[in-house]
Amino acid sequence: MNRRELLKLGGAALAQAAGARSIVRGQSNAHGGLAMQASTPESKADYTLRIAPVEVELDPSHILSTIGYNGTAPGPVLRMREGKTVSVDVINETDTPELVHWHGMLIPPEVDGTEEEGSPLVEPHGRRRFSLTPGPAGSRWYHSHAMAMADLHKGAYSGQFGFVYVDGGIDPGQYDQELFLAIRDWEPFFTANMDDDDDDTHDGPLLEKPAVMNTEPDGLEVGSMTYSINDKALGSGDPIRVREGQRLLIHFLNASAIENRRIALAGHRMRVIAMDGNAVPAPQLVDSIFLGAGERIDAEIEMKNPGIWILGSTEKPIREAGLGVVVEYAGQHMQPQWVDLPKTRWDYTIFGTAASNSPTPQQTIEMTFEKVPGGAGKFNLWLVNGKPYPHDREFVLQQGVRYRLVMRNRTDDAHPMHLHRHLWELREINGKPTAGVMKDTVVVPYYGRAAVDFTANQPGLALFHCHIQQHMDYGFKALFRYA
Ligand SMILES: [Cu+2]
Repeated sequence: MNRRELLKLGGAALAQAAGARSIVRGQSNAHGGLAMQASTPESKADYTLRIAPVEVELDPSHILSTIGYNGTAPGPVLRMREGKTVSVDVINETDTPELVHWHGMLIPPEVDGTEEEGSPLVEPHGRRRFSLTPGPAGSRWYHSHAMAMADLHKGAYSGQFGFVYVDGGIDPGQYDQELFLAIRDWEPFFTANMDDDDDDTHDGPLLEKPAVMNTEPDGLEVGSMTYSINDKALGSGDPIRVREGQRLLIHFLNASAIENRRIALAGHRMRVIAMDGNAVPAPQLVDSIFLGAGERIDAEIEMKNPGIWILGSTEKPIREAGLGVVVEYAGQHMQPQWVDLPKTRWDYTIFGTAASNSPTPQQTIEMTFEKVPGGAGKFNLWLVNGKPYPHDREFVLQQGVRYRLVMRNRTDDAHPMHLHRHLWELREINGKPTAGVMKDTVVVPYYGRAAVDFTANQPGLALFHCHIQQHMDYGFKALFRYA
């Protein structure tokens, strides 16, 4: 199978393909040159992403229409080699400008795919060639970074998302199957009754709860009642077929624009080996995983409990609305089983170490997050240090300096905070210290606090934002600049 054929395949088809690694490993030629070139029909890029309307068949009686990549949503799983420069043609067949962001990659702002950083737009019915050098190795993803505001058909609400796996040349282990599973919600709507899994983020104390609360009524948030893993609702499409004794490597991604989620495989525990694509210092067996919007987890699962099981949301209404996939052992015949789990708190620190191998931070950046209920008309307005985006020159980095970023969440939501083009080391969650967990997105618990360290080693503008699209669109972002 060549790449052109590969790109025609959906993520779901790839996810179901046993031993997908050997099929999808990139064959790209080394390709230097300018970051942006006019692409001509004569020269073919290593990868092509065509943005156009797609149909997503969640199940035979529920087919929705959205915008996606290369005819599917999710788009194809792209395999790239760490450090090997590739060209990517982005062809926009829609009527609105688009941006393709490479989440988790350490690449320059010109190709990062963010308007705030000055990345060029791909104009309606236009095309643009990008050249990027993938890295670091691990599970990254690509998605639209267009603003949506009150248009729930745009940006991250659409089907414009997919995995990009950056191969570091190190065999991660002997797996019988490697799967790429993206958690998604569809058909978003505005609602006054938002329900998500944020309570999982901690069980107190509420370190950042304000002494005086703003009691204005909340603005409308974005909700969904339609879910899938990749492009299929629970019970439709092929199950994940396994045999007793197999080892699975599953790359999970929460590709939702609106919600954090907890996921489990009934009858099995998962061994978390990487977060946001980066190996964790202390892999752990867990009953379930919690994924903020934008986060990834790589987990190993030993198939040693024959039966037919559900992998999906720990919340029954969410599972029944589609967020799951059936895992079927060979030779088993029964209804898919679910097993309820005791409610537990998600704790990043169990995957970390006590002491950091990195230099002590030289400077501290303090950030406070606040919500102004109904402050953006129908919606809430979000503030970083008392102001919505932009912040002029409030966050200016000195190249080479190591920073501690302290994020104080004085709101009643858990926010998945993402810094572009940099890697964070998680150092504290709600007063509990840790080290060694490298991430690009961190869920800051409601009324809670997180601290991360990073080195300013990626010159150029870098966008910092909440990965919930509505929060980002209504103020919850800031630009880091280099002096
Ligand atoms: Cu948020």
